Amino acid sequence: MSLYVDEYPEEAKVIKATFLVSFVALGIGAFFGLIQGLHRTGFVRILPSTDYYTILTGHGVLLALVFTIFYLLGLFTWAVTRSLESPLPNIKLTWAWFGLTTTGATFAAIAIVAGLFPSLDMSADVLYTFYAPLQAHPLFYVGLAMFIIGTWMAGADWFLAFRKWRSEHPDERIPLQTFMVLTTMVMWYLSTLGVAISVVFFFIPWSLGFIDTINPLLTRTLFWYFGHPVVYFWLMPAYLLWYTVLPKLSGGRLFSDPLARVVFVLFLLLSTPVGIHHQYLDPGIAEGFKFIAMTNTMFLLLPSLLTAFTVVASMEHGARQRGGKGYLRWLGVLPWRDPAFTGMALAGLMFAAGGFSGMINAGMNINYLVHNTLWVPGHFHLTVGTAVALTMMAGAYWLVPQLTGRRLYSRPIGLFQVVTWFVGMVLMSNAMHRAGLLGIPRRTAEPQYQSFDFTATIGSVAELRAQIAIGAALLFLSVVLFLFNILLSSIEDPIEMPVDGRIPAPLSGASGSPVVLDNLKLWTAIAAILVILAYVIPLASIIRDAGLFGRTVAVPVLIDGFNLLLGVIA
Ligand code: HAS
Ligand code: CU1
Repeated sequence: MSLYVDEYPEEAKVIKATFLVSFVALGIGAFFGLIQGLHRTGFVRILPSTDYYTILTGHGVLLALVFTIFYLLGLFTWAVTRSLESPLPNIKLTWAWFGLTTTGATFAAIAIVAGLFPSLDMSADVLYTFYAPLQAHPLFYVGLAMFIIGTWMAGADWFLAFRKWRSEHPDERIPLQTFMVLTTMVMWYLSTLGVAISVVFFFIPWSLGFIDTINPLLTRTLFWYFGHPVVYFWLMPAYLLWYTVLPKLSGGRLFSDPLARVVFVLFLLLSTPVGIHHQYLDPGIAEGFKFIAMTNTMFLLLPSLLTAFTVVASMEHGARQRGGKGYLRWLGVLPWRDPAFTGMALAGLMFAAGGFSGMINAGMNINYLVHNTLWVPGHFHLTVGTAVALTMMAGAYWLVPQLTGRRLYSRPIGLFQVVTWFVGMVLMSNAMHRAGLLGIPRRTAEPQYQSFDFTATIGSVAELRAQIAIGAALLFLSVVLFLFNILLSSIEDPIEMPVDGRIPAPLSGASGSPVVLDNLKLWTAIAAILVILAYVIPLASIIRDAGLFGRTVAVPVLIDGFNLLLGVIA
């Protein structure tokens, strides 16, 4: 047995670099989260409320896009090389995508943070959904475009590695981790088309002044065409870890490899034709298409429900290997002192709740109650903010030693860190869900209105605000502990085998399962057809109604923009 860094030293360097970018973004993004959590609850306001959108944009972009996707880039590189048992075919390409994604992310971050310095005449306080007519500096959109192209190149890198492997192993089943990476990347190629078109053909020319007007509904729809699949682009790295690493950490083996393949195929097929479930309240899209999006979304619950079954069954198998008994008593013998295990298990537990609030979002009629309220941030702090983020941090405790050849600085601090995240998120997201039900809006610096008070039927609004602020503080503390632990781990003395990186074979392997599961071309074709069915007519009618470039001029977010808007209306 040898360590990943000894076997693939070049790839280990790239992965360490992607993790470094990911964790820097995590630190800054979490700090922004603390500022805004304290601001909107009214406890501490260190910045004027006019800067709230700058901080919120930074928080969303740095955490939801940079932290998660750079982690994915590293994790997928690790997964492809170790499961194909071969280095990447062209390490220059690997460094090229790392360079492009990092430069793109840096450009976007500069454009956002510049908004805090009025003298710079640059801002991007458009939130991470960059809805028109909010307009950012061109550097923001150019950075986004570079970042996306970089991820496409990363996908190409992994596909090339697979092609080489395939030529040497013509009759073998695709190794599971590579299968997961490839299906996720096909989904990514299909879905990023939407955002790429909207950034390259509309936002960049518009922000540069080449075109004067934009069609907000068209760019919103193209955004959500990508915006729903991106949530699975965040989730699939977590699933990769839950399916292939969590069973091992539990002391057992994956319950079923074919079932895992079915799950990833379902995500490829169903992730994209559902984006309109973010637009139930958008006028200009016919109800029938919203209904189709809802139906597809309900089907899309299936792969996560299958995951809940398979992953928990694998954990139970692990527990029984360790001597666990009874219907539920086996839970007690799981390795709860291991931060990698506990972090992932708690992340899964929270995802069960997050999936539940997702089901509520997805219902067209109930969505009207929660849309644009704090409920929605409550939902996504359980999903991307915990299922994904906590799994990634927990995974780092197991992966980083394999990349550096150094042991983790402190397991007790790691354990305390993952538990702090869990407790902080229980407080914050529960209060956010409840606040949303009272109608308290999201994306609002000062959610108080004159002559109107939100009233809670259970508890009080003050108590909800306190829970959100305490939760935000605990989450920030947790990130600081995580970064501190990883940083100190990197200066430990190298040792021979800081962690056992082997992954045992699944209980039920791929051989014998239908070969069609591995037919990526077939699944890609069906996914494309479903996208065409769901999107061609809505997009055509949006363009017919308001034209390709629309009639809407840019609205700057600052107060003079408000006056401008009043002028336009007058
Ligand atoms: Fe969502 C809004 C519907 C999943 C992220 N979602 C958002 C936004 C984000 C987001 C960021 O239909 C806000 C966007 C914005 O800024 O406006 N979401 C769903 C549905 C699912 C779902 C149906 N969302 C996610 C995931 C995300 C994410 C995953 C990120 C990673 N969401 C919506 C809708 C909206 C929305 C509407 C629009 C709301 C609006 O009005 O704006 C489903 O995929 C959820 C399925 C999940 C389950 C749970 C299965 C349970 C498992 C746990 C296993 C347990 C383990 C551990 C492993 C059915 C797999 C066991 C432990 C032991 C100790 C035993
Ligand atoms: Cu969605």
